[in-house]
Amino acid sequence: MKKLINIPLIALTLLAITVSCKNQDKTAQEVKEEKVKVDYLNEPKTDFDERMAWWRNARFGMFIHWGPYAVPAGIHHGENIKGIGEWIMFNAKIPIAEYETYAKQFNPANFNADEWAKLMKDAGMKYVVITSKHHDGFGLWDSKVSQYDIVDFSPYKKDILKQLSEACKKYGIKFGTYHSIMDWHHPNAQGDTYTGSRDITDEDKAEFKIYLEAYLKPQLKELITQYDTDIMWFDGEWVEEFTHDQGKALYQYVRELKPSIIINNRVDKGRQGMQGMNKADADYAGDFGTPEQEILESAAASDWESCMTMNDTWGFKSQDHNWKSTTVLVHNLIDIVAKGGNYLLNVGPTAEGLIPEPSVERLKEMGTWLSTNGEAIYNTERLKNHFKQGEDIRFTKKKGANTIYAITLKKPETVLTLNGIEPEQGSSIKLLGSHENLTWEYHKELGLKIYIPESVLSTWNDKTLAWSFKIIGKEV
Ligand code: FHN
Repeated sequence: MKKLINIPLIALTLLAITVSCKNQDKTAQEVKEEKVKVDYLNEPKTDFDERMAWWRNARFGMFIHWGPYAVPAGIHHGENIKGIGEWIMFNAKIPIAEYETYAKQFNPANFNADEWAKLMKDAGMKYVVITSKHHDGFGLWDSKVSQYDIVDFSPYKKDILKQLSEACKKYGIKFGTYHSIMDWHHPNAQGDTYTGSRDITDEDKAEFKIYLEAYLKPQLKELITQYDTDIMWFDGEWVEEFTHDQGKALYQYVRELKPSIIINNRVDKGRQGMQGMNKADADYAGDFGTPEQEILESAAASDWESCMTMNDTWGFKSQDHNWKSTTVLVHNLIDIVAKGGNYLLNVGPTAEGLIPEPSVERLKEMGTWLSTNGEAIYNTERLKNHFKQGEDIRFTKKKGANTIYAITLKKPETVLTLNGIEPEQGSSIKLLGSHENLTWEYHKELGLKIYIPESVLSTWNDKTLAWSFKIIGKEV
């Protein structure tokens, strides 16, 4: 009887010969690279902090929800369809064939990428996240993986993402895409039979895996390699077919395509609903949490970005005129930044390719405020102990400097008293936008008192959104 020990030995020898022959076809570098597969799910904190640095400093970005849903704009068969505009296919139970007629009418002839990028710049926004594909499955770029896109399926026939990514580069705006894992058009994904959370079969899971590997991932590769995408913002991850293991693999896949890319937590299954932060009890993937239409109560230990609409819908609805005031929008930004987060503020362009005028007006007013107060927002971090005093004062701190900003959301009294901040002796305290050195005194027990002269106080008017006081000192 053959010595059993020899068989494994022979097998190992044959394997070693096979491997070495195979490797002879590859260069030494290729063999070396193949061996060094980076595990992006266990990234060293120093590498993570370096990769996130620009995003943390940016603080403020534009969200864009745009697609065929802008054609009906909330009205289907003459009926005003309740709910957010980009869900009209689901809310009005529109079959794929009928919804495709909207895609065939989607012809944004007035779209001007340069104007959009300049508006982001003028608004003080540092990055953009635009829907490459929302749940309806329609692509805003020329995909080779699908004909259901703006070039092959609509009368517009031009690549929107190409135009916008190039315009963003010109204005120094980082470019990101929102990509839905859920898909109401692809036959192997949810299709138009999706009815919300439901029981799924092993066949559903097998088909979804085909969609994930043969469609979703190749489309992501197109987006990341063709448009040099800096942010991948996933959504629709809640579908039952999509698993935690697939989420981790998707994160690894995207990082391998572009190691410096930043990916939100909706790439995986860890998000706790609209509160947006990952459950702590497992190794969920994603670089930042995504509170939606809400702001965290207080600071978080991890990175987060609050995404919000300017009215009540993400995708354009002709009947939605419920616009937030610029004061609310700026106060949201201040509150979020004081808690260490980013603000992703949405616009829903029309089917003609125009950003609604009320959005443009608010964005320009936000930009004017930021042109004076931006140093209290950008490149800042939250204070260690307290981000606010009462309801009308927020604090931020310049990264790596002993500069603290006290931001008042209402007109302050003649004497502004601040707790927990000790100015450096002999330093000056100024109101951003004013050259006047303000008189102040500090007592350990009584705190910091800043005396604001009437000549300054009288400049507060109904267009004043908030004031930032610059203090050289430390948190105590
Ligand atoms: O279903 C989407 C919705 O259409 C929109 O895109 C928001 C914005 O992040 N996310 C999902 C709802 O939570």
